[in-house]
Amino acid sequence: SACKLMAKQKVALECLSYHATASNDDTLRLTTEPIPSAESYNLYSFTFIDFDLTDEDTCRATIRMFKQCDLIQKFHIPYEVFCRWILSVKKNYRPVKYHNWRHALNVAQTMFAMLKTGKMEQFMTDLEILGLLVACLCHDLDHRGTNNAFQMKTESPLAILYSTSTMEHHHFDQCVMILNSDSNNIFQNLSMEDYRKVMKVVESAILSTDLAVYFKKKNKFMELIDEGEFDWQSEEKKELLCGMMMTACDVSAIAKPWEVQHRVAKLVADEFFDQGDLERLQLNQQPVAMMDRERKDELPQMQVGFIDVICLPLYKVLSDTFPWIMPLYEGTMENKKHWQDLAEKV
Ligand code: 5BB
Ligand code: ZN
Repeated sequence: SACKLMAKQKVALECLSYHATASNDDTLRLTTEPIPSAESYNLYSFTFIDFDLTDEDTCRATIRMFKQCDLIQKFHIPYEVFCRWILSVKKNYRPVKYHNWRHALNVAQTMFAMLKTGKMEQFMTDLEILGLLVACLCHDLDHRGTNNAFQMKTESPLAILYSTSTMEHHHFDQCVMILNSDSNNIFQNLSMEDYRKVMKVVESAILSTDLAVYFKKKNKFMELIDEGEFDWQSEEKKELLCGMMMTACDVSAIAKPWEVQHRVAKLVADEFFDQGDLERLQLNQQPVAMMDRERKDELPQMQVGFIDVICLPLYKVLSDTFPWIMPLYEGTMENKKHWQDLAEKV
């Protein structure tokens, strides 16, 4: 429709000023540098921490994960294109407090650990592993630090373009936009059929990071697990499993050692509070508790709720089926105790 076309143009214009492909200098530097071992970055662990990594190291750690899965060789990805793609993805994250490049890297690393240490790679094809890692790195591209409800309330061009899963559709669009330039197209040597397949995995995985989508799909997933007859090869069920894995990775800061979880929760809260401030200022609205910095004392109680309602049920059902990912469940249980202690002090 005319309205959507206008919205699309607005989004495109907004993004023009922001979008950038990586420079040849940066790309050349990354291609010629040695890549440290997976162990040196602690990539196989569920307690990976990015705090002490330089920006260059975050790129090298990303390259290392793809190398450990042998994806560069298997899919004939030209190394220079691969390095430029990583730098371009990084560049298309905004410097918001939580939904930035560091979050994307952490989500991808948890996916890597689930596949390797969690021994879930045996249920996936190489193409699915490629799609999942790409989806993790791209799943919050161009996030503005505001959620879907905010896009709706402010009638942003994005909300006019996509009425449901607004931001997630945009993240996928950005992912496609980067891949569409030849010098960034890591899928350039795939057959037409593999290209179509991997893009389907990426799209479905990114769209399933909308919490609303998760709530819609989780009952179906849990029923299937309860029935105990999970056919991992069926396309529909595989898609469901990949969606659950994406959510498990997206919220995995909740399972990190307490000091890390505490620090990340503060970043999440700060980003929420910034949106709350915008709602007061732009919309003259009272923000919900989660986004109201006047109510930051309620944060520990909210984290307990988040853990009980979303994280623990998901990690429970996943680790019942894939026991090697139990550290995600145990770490979350540990953090629940800490948040409960803090909640009682208020
Ligand atoms: C989450 C769903 N939302 C629509 C309403 C609020 N809830 S919540 O009560 O479970 C909640 C979650 C309340 C406060 C929270 O953070 C306060 C700092 C959180 C929370 N969300 N806490 C976290 O540590 C993290 Br991580 C998150 C995830 C934030 C991004 C949301 C994207 C969802 C991806 C599946
Ligand atoms: Zn995310």
